[in-house]
Amino acid sequence: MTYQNYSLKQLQQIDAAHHLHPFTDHKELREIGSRMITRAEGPFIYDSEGTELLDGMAGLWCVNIGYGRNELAEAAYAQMKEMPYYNSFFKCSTPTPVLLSKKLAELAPKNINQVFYGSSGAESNDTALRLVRHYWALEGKPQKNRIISRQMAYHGSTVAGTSLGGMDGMHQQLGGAVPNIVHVMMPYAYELALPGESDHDFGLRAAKAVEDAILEAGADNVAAFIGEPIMGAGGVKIPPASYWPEIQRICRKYDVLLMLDEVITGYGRTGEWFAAQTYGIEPDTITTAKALTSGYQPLSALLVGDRIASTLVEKGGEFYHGYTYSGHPVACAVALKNLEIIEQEGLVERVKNDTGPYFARMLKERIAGHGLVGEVRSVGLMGAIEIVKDKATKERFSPVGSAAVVVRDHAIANGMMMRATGDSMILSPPLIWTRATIDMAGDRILKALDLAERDLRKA
Ligand code: PXG
Repeated sequence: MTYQNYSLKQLQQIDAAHHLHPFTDHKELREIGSRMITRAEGPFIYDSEGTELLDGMAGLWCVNIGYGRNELAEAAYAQMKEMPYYNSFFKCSTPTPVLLSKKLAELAPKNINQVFYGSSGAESNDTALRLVRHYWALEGKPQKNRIISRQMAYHGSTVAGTSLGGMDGMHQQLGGAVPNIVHVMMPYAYELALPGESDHDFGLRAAKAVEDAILEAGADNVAAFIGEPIMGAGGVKIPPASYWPEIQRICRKYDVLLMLDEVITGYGRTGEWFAAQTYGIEPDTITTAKALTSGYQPLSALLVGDRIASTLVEKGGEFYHGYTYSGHPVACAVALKNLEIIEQEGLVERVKNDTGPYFARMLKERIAGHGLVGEVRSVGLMGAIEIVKDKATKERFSPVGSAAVVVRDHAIANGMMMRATGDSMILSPPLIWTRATIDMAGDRILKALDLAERDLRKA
């Protein structure tokens, strides 16, 4: 029996009875009932009642080539028929992860040539954490194991991912984080720059917080710094141009490894294959997932730089780590086809030269002037609209986060799927968006802002 035999109400009741959702207040959801998304095509998603929504989030930052790509279904089908699964343990391999690894080595920054697979971003961050600590142990420095991360960072929701991340609420429910991980300030000028401080100077100061943390621990005790090039779940927080080069300089100075979490920024979102290239930095590891398959299959790839890889290979012996689905043949076949489509359609270049700049102009020229908007910001096709009560003083509506939810609900009611995090409205659309899609998004967002302003100012 397919789901079409159930009414929305019945599906909601079964959902409420049996399904625990991620990051959800279950009681609240059960009272409201979940929205049932049943179909998707191109840039649109459709719910069970036939409502069309322009998907401003590419699913959850992942469906970069848009929905309804038969080629990916065909790649999965062909691979499942030929050989649905075999593992990469015990001196075995299958062809698709082999070929995908070669492709990823070609796309990644020059110093990166090896890949370790998982099924999710969080799993790959677990791998990255294990790997950098193991690296220093193999180099005879087991005490060099502290990791520096940032407040508001998101690195996934496993125990290691939560520990690496800087979300207070998640830490409070953890009951004990992985030891020896510290968090420093995030590079978010709109909120944290001092009066009169330039973006440039703020970026250097935010980077200095990393240097201070290294000096406080002693460089001999610090394994690595980890960061999202642009913080995603924390609110699309874009660092000043001075930040990443300074972080790279500091990491080199103190011989601290640089780990980038590109789960969101990877595979074209910023107008380059990786944000490492956008910011001109050479990380030792890059965590990737999501758009590697455009979300059509769960797959993550930790891209491992030559420095770590050569020690692991030459001095490592057996690395006691891996997952049943490391290098899953079907997921890797889908990834290969996805990357081929991104290349053939020139989506990365299109974001860099056309849709990215057009998207930035739409935000600046149409949205930034709105009475509720404190700031707009974007890189490539990743952006945020900051909701404030008072543009001049940056005062927020109270409680913090409540206003963006009002905007979001109006956006959804007007055909625009967006996410609210804190007081940031977030956009991370499929890379197939055209200028016309960006115009459509602009219309719907403006309408939502107008309706929200009416509600919020009246309250
Ligand atoms: N790193 C980053 C930077 C992420 O954004 C992960 C790791 C974890 O990936 P997995 O595949 O384990 O979920 C993510 C995931 C949100 C939201 O609310 C963001 C993510 C996941 C769920 C919700 O913006 N990012």
